[in-house]
Amino acid sequence: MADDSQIPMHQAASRLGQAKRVAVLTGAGISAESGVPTFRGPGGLWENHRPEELATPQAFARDPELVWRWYHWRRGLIAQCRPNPAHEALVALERRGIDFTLITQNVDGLHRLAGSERLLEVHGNLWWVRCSSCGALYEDRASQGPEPPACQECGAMLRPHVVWFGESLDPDILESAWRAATGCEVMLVVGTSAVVQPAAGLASVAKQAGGFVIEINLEPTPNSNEVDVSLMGKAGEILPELMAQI
Ligand code: BV8
Ligand code: ZN
Repeated sequence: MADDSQIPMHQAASRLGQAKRVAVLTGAGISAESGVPTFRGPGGLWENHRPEELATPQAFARDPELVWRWYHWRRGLIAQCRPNPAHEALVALERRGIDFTLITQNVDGLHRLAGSERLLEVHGNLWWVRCSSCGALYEDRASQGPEPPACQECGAMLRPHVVWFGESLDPDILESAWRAATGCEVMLVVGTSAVVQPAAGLASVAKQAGGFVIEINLEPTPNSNEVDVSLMGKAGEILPELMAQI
């Protein structure tokens, strides 16, 4: 008989193994073991800056060089990082041939690098930039920064193709995420502090639509008292264990 602590894991593995429609919501915690600092944890990305200072259109309008320097610093950091076993476990889950949607709040591009295809990057992607004037979109790995590069079409300043605080998410992407949350039998919620809306609310959307919600985190979150199973621990250990058990 498994010791008590293993029961939730077995329960989660059994529900996940039977599910034909699975949605996953990830946050910065899934990239922590790849070396990408989280937002709100110790040593987090916000530590020496407040989100309002940098990840907002007002900050970019007020001081584009400061905002670009921060993103340039982050890109330099993330360029050294590789997907970890948690990202890889989600690729294996997707390849089980089920109806699968991975919704990520992360802008680090590591899910894509790991091979995830059914992917919704609801807050955008750091490796893409767009023109603040004509909207032209470019993949950009070359910019050496730190000053904002100019649009090849119209010469205006380019900005990171991410969703800033106070900016709306892409309505089509949000609609697809909402549809995945309402349609899934099981939702995994991995490595998010569930603070940022509307992304964090997708866990409740899944729960209220009858989905079985499994949270994987190092600590309780505002979602914890609503989920069906809470697995405490590192995503890079728990997700491979879950995949081994289904
Ligand atoms: C919008 C892209 C409509 C940029 C990001 C009250 C006041 C003011 C505003 C609001 C408010 N209430 C709601 C809002 C709106 C605001 C919001 O939610 N604010 C919060 C702070 C309260 N939301 C918005 O503005 C959104 N837009 O609502 O549009 C609108 C329109 C006009 C006016 C108003 C509203 C847009 C939000 C998008 C912001 N952009 N990122 C960039 O990255 O530079 S958000 C940013 O936070 C990242 O995307 C990140 O993914 C996201 C969430 O953080 P987490 O991923 O959860 O990361 P965090 O560090 O917080 O937590 C890590 C977790 O992992 C922890 O729980 C930790 O325990 C765990 N962990 C760590 N290691 C591991 C682990 N777990 C497992 N294993 C491990 N090894
Ligand atoms: Zn332009």
